[in-house]
Amino acid sequence: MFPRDFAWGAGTAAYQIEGGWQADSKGPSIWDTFCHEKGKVFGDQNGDVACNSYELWEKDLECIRKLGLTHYRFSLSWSRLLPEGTTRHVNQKGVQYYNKVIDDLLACNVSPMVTLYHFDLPQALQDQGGWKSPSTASLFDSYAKFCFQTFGDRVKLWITINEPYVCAKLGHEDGIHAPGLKEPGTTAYLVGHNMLRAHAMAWQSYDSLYRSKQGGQVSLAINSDWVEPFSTDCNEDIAATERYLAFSLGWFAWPVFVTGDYPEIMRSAIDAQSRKLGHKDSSRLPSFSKDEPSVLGTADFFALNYYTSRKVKPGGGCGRMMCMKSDRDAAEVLDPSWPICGVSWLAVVPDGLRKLLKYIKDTFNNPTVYITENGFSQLGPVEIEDVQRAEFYKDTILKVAEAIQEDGVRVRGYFAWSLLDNFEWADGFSVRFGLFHVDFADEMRSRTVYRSGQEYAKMILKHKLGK
Ligand code: PNW
Repeated sequence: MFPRDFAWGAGTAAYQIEGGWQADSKGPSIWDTFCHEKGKVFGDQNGDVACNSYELWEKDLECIRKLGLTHYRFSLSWSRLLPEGTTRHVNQKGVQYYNKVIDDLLACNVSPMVTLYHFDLPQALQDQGGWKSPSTASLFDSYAKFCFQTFGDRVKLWITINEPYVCAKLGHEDGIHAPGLKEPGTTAYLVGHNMLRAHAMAWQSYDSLYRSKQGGQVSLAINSDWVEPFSTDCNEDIAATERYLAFSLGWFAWPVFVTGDYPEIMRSAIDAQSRKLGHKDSSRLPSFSKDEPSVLGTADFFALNYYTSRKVKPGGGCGRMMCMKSDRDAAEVLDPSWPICGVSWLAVVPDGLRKLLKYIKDTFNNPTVYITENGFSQLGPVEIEDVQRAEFYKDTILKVAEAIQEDGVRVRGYFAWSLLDNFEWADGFSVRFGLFHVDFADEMRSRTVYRSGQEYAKMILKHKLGK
């Protein structure tokens, strides 16, 4: 059903699992700062200890082996490796930690997929302007080169930046993620722009300095919902759906996979809104400089994070003058056929993944695709017998199989989110995405496999046996 070398994985991110926030001279990241401020995160919780994977990595490895994963996706903490964000000072303890993780994985026949940046900018760089500053892109490139140099003999799959959309929008426009900026209208576009530049620089560095020797692949992980018009026969809804996609998937995928620039729909919508509001500066959305190498073609595969599907109508002015939602003029509408049945934002729509994969094939010239995140968090009290989530994984993996076989999408891997219950950003520990339950009241942070984890393991085994 699946190609023999299909990657069966699960993912995590450094800040969500590691803890050890000050261990062995790790520098602080923006998430350390953000969580330590009152009122930012559910219950004022933080990732100071989280799953304590910094000390308990071997427990994670046991979980990985128990599931029979062929791949494990995790992220490096930039400020654990480079406490001040720059290569002037390298924390050897951090290097040792990740060397051990990588070596242990390979010894168990598990291939690492490594994310360089999963939301946790070194605080030292935030103090110099963070992602609003163009120079953060070059500092990211230096950090990336350091990682390719240090770990690239063994790591063959790299993700530069995870979900630039979430970082730009939730971190710099809505202020619900670190660094907590609420600057609607321009900052998110600027931040997204610098992240695209950062990604492209790192890809170019890999391509020219490391690819021939190391033979790996590099991409960025783009999150996208699947969207459909609320009324399929209403032209306004259809147009709003196109705008919605241009402002989410298109924002990052169009420059990298299609034209080297933002989708035309996005730029014209922003410019029109600027004119309407009498903005002097008509270019809130930055332009790519001719003096820098193009971002076009800077991905060796398509990395997709998919969670949910939405119905769309025009609208969505969110009360603030110049926010992205009003530029986009496309609102999510709840639809009884796609009810929210997980955490506040999550409607379970496995078929949306199949449709999105087909859309990616058709729009981005049939790239190879890794689904780098997909998962579901059940509402209500913890149940180790999480039947609903077990069903979710079954249904979803069936849809991935259909996408491969019936639609001819070149899907090469599937990574469940997440290996472990972990620190779910603004929701703290209240939202559980793990295949393993983690007891956060227990000092040992004991890990217990959920029913969904067991089912996932069975599916992996079955597919490995070619059944
Ligand atoms: C992704 N939203 O982020 C991240 O890559 C993961 O670290 C995270 O744990 C996972 O999805 C589950 O949330 C998102 O509010 C964070 O729509 C927030 C949203 C979506 C994705």
